[in-house]
Amino acid sequence: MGASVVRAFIAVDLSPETRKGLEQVSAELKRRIPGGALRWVPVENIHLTLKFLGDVSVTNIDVLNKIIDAVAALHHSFDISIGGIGAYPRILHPRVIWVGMEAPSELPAIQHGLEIETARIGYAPEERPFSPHLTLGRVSRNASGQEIHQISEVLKTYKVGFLGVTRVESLHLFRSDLNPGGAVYTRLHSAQLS
Ligand code: 2AM
Repeated sequence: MGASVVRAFIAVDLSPETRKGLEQVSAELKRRIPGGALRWVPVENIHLTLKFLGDVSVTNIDVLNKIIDAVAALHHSFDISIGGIGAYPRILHPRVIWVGMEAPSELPAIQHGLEIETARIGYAPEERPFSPHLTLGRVSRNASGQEIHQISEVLKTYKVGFLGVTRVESLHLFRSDLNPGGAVYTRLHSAQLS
């Protein structure tokens, strides 16, 4: 019997060049921040989230697919330039370690379109302003003050330059299964930008 609800999000995939760059940054950070204070995202799982939907009834997937198709059709493909490193909410109080990007206005326009259209069918709008990022790792809840301090110190000194370009040509709906071994993402739908 299949589940009637799936955890889902809308995201952009990354180019092999970008992934290779992220792999190097992730490996270097693991070297500089050993131990269990950070839960690392496997590089093959890293993506750019545009809209986190949370629990989606499977009966809503068709209409979500149509929304993604419609938003994609309104925008042309474009390049994003990946690079830089930071932490949320801030380097001195890191919870999420991310790699940043430079993107043209299409990216926030698409995110806004998805936000508006998914809100119309009942998905809670994002409260925080859109801040596109690629999550490399998350600080464990049980990290000690000393470990958090060490992470901050590494982030203050470790510089990450340009890592690669990703051409954004499509939007994807992903299902996320939170298994004991980590999150497993499955692509449910893709829509080409015009
Ligand atoms: P993050 O990388 O900033 O954590 C799948 O979980 C994706 O949805 C992740 O990329 C995650 O972004 C994003 N996301 C956004 N809001 C979320 C939330 N409230 N809970 C879990 N994931 C969320």
